[in-house]
Amino acid sequence: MFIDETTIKARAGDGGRGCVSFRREKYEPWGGPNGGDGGKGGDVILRGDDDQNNLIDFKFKPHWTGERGEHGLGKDCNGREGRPAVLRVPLGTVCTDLVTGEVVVEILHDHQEFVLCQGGKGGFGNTKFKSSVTRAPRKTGPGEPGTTGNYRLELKSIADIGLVGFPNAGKSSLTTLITNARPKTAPYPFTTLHPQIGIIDYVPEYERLIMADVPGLIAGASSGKGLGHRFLKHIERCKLLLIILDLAGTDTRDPRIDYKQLLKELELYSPALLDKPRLVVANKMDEDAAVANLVKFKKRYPKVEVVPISCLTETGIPKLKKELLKRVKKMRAKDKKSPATKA
Ligand SMILES: Nc1nc2c(ncn2[C@@H]2O[C@H](COP(=O)(O)OP(=O)(O)OP(=O)(O)O)[C@@H](O)[C@H]2O)c(=O)[nH]1
Ligand SMILES: [Mg+2]
Repeated sequence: MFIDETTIKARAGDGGRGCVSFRREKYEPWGGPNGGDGGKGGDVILRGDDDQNNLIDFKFKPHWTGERGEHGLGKDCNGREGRPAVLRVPLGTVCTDLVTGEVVVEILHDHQEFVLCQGGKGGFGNTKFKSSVTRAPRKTGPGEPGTTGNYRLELKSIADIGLVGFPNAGKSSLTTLITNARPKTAPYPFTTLHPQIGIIDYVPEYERLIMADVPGLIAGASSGKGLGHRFLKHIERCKLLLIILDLAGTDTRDPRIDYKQLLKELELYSPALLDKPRLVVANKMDEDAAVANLVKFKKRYPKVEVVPISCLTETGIPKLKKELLKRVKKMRAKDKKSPATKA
């Protein structure tokens, strides 16, 4: 099961109580106070983890609690700190406060940590209350309560390239061909039911790109048709959108109309998606109808750059891989120069 949205309840541990204790030893009848402080409560921490790709752990375990700090002890022993509750979340997780609706944090890097709920401070033991006037205090501090909150976790995958296309256009076939991911491919719509992330390795260059294959879009996805817009959040962070068209016109499709409808659906989800750089890939060029369809497409959209490929015969694949690397590297360099404009 693929879960990319869930809610959690988090509660940090309370601080331990301070202790009232006095030193009692042979020949030492009036030993002073020696009550230790309570330990701090355990925090609730979000930690980025490269090995996670899903929020399923939090769907089945929505309550996360930090351990209470240990109470103070005699002989000036302070209580132990409570163990934190560490939530290992996939990179790209956005955490939102359910009450205020504000984004609390976005976890984008491996091992990135964020304290979601702060554990309460431990209370002072009676040693801390001793003074020249009060030499045998019986006063202690209570531990402070840990903070609590209800949050929504949402996964927006981090990939360089996002694949967009109608069902059966060949998105998964391309992903299987050029990345290490192995999504199922079959001649029926909606074979892919949730996003698949794959890595494209460039051997002599020692470069790698991340590509996201998301379930197919159809006209009317904005009103919930097909799988709807549910998975488009996974391409929101992509640097480049790869629009893949079925040039063979399977099921009497027309690639010119497909292209227009895909852009429309992207715009209905978020107009910002149309501002992203995109590259159009004409797939299934091995089919007879494809050549004529490509000519018609180029006539309708003369300014759109198209890379013709065939996932079946692998024609055009090396050129496409090179083109992807060139474009993404250019965008990475641009992001480095002006990080403020980064998507
Ligand atoms: N002739 C031909 N068939 C292809 C080509 N690429 C993919 N196909 C076929 O098209 C069908 C659909 O391919 P998929 O890769 O599953 O398509 P998809 O876009 O991932 O489809 P969904 O996951 O349903 O959205 C499969 O039967 C593939 O074998 C191609 O270049 N030429
Ligand atoms: Mg697929």
